[in-house]
Amino acid sequence: MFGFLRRKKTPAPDTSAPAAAPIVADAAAGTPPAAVPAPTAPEPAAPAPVAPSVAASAPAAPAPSADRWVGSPAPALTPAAPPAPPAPPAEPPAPPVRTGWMARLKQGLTKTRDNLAGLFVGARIDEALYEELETALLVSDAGVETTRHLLEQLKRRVKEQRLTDAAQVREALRALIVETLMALERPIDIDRATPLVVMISGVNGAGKTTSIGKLAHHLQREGKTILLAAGDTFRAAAREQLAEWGLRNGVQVVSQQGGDPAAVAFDAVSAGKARQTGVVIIDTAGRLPTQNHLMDELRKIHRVLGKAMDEAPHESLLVLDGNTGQNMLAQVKAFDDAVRLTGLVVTKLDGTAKGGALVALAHTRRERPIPVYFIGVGEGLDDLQAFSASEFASALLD
Ligand SMILES: Nc1nc2c(ncn2[C@@H]2O[C@H](COP(=O)(O)OP(=O)(O)OP(=O)(O)O)[C@@H](O)[C@H]2O)c(=O)[nH]1
Ligand SMILES: [Mg+2]
Repeated sequence: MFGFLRRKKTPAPDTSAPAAAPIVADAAAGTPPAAVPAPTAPEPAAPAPVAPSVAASAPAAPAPSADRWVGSPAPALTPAAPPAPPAPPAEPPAPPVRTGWMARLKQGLTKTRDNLAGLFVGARIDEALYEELETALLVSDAGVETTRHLLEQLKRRVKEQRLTDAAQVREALRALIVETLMALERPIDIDRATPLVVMISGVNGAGKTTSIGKLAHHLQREGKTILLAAGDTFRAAAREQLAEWGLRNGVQVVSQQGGDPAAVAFDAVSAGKARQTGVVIIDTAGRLPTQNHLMDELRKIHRVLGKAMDEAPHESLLVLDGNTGQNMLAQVKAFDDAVRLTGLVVTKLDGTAKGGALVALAHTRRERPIPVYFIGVGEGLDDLQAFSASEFASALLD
C-alpha cells in the first residue's frame, strides 16, 4: 500500500503479547512522576490505551537491571495509569490520497517553481537564460556548488542533444534534477528487526514530534505495533505532546519526568523487546549542533540504545525543517557525526520552503547519500509521504 516502506513480504501478524507493563502515557493520564525505580514485577496494571492489535495478557516487560547502565541510574518506569478510556476504534484505513499532498507540496514550492519554470516561457536559449537560471537556482537554496554543476551539465546536454526549444531545455533540467535527487530516494526497510528501533533527532522545532505521530500512523497501517519513547524528559509540554500523538494513534508512550533521556530510551527498547513490538520510536529534545553538552547527550542516547539491543538504533533519523535552506547541509553533517544518520525526514514542505537545498544535499553528499525517507506536507496524520525524486522535481518545475 505504502510504496515508501520496503517490505520483504506481507508482514506476519504481530503475535506479540504485550504486557500490562508499567509503561504509560503519563502526561496524558496525568500520572504523577515516579520517584523510585520501577519494580521488576509490576503491579497488575490498569489497561492503558493500547492499539486494537495489542493483546493484553502477557508477561510484563522486565525493568532493565541497573548494572547495564552507563553512567546513569536505572530509570523509573512511570507507574501504571489509572484506568484510561479505551482508545477510540481505529478508523478504517483509507487509501492514501496522493493528489492532495502533491498539491500541497506544489503549493509550498510555488515561489521556486514560478522562478524556475517562468524562465523558460517563450525564452531564447542564450547566455542571458543561463544567467537567469543561475540566479533562480541560487535563490532556491541550491547553493553555489550545486548550481554550477547543474548549469554545466545542462549546457553540455543542450549542446550534445542539439536542443533548440526552451521547453526542451526545461525538460533537460528536470531530468538532471531527478537524476541528482535519485540519490536520496530509498524506502525504509521496516522489517529488518523486531523491534525496529528508530531514533529521531533534530534542531528545535524541526517537526520531530509531529513526524513521529505521523510515522506511527503509517506504520500501524502497515500492520506494525508501535511504542513511543518521550526522550525529551525535561519539558512537560514535550511529553504531553508525544502523549497526545500516542492517544491519537492508540499507542503507548514510555515517559518519565526529568532524569536521563537515555534511560527512557533504554526502557522503551527493553519493553519493545519483551513485547516483540514492531517499531520503537524515540523522540528527543531539539538541540543545535553548537550545543556541545546536548550533542553529547544525543550521543549517549545513541550509545545506550546499542546496549539495549544489538544494532540499535536500526534507524537514526534527522528531521529537517524544509525552510532551513543551505544550513540543512551543516545540520546533516553535525548530526551525522554525532549519531551516524541513516535517513532524513524533511518537514514543512507545504509552507514556504524553496526546495533547492534538497538538490544541494543530494549533490554535495553524492559519495555517501543519506536517504530522505519521508517528507512532511502538513500537520495531519496523513501528511507524511515517501520522498520521490520525480515528484519533487515536478513540484519544482511543472
Ligand atoms: N505545515 C507544517 N507544519 C509542520 C509540519 N511538521 C511539523 N509542523 C509544525 O511545526 C511545529 C513544530 O513541530 P514539532 O513536532 O513540535 O517540532 P519538534 O522538532 O518536535 O520541536 P521540539 O521538540 O521543540 O524541538 C508544530 O507547530 C507542528 O505542527 C509539516 O510538515 N507541515
Ligand atoms: Mg518535539
